Amino acid sequence: MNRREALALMAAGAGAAACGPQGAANDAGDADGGETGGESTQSQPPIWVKDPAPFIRHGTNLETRLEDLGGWLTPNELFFVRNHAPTPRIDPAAYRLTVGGPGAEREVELTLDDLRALPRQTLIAYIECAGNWRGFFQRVTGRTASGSQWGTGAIGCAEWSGPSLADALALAGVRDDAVDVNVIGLDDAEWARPMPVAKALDPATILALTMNGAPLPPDHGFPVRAVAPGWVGSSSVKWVGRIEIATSRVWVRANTSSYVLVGDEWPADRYAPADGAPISTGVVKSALALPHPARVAPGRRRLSGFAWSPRGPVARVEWRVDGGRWGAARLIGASGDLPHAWVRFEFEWEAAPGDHIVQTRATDAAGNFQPLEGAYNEKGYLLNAALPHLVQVG
Ligand SMILES: Nc1nc2c(c(=O)[nH]1)N[C@H]1C(S)=C(S)[C@@H](COP(=O)(O)O)O[C@H]1N2
Ligand SMILES: [Mo]
Repeated sequence: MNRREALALMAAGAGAAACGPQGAANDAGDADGGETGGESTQSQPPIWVKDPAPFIRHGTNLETRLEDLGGWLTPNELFFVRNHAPTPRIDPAAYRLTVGGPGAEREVELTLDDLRALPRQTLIAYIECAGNWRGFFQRVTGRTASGSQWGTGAIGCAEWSGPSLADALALAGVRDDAVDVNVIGLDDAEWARPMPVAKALDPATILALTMNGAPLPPDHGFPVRAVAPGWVGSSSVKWVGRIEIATSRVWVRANTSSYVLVGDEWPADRYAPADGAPISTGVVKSALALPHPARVAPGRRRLSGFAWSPRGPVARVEWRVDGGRWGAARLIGASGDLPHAWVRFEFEWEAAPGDHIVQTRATDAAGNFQPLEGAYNEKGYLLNAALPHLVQVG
């Protein structure tokens, strides 16, 4: 791709709005984002508790500005929020977690102190909404996907701690015929995401009580949220109130009508009762920590960003400008010991005046890498093509 082709690609997408993700597209019913109402208006109270000022707002969702992240982890107050219903306020003294169901030996009711008494796991993991980057579908695939038109900031990486889900399940006893573990939220949406027993018993799947060393903030699931590393954000259920161990597969909104791949490649009859292929694991990605569009002064510039993969650590990140040759970016603080975290990358660029398209692509330890072309699906999930990032130098 040469520079002219790259710019044509940009222009073909969003016309005058070619600098960023699609603007005003309406949130469609069931796709990720906005089903609790479109743009927040004066008459519509916000559904989050935190200060929305630092965020890009998409209806009821708050997107992180990656360029605001000075360090490696996402501070709690800058972590994106994706809620299907208003953030509930839960009294920690009255809180109970019920674990039971047909696949359990017994039903138990756990207090916060019961959960605190279990061995504490600490995990650095990113959480990314499956709809992150949805606003770029038009640009990258020529078709607009329905749902919140997220840019690149529906992701954050934090340190989480709390008992493993396995240890909490063990208190109820997991029977041999257990199939799925459904983790259910206390919000009005009763948001839930079942997972196979193997994922539930994975030591990296935890019930987080803290986020970056503080109790979970209300918007991020206080007092207890699941963290299911590598699985899309919708699986990391917030405000967990009940865990149901089932002896057959469980179908809920999050694996039938939402968070499923819909399109010609995924015939609904093959996936019934789901409308398409349910999404569990995410995809390898990288993004520049720059606004859309970015503006930089001419000269030698250091650009940086983040890269992540559900399948182990990121092995390398490459970058190129205007469809030129790929070069290697430096990975900062990369560690194979933290397979669930994102890494920072940076590189130096001689920025010449004018408009440029900067692209990055990550490759993970398993050899997965970002494609150059995006594949469309109606609800706009899992886009991971090397994004054309418009950088205006002048
Ligand atoms: N109970 C509950 N858990 C939930 C949700 C929700 O609406 N309710 N949203 C999910 C989705 S779609 C995402 S992407 C992540 C977002 O987590 P965050 O708001 O902490 O960034 O939470 C997930 N867990
Ligand atoms: Mo999500």
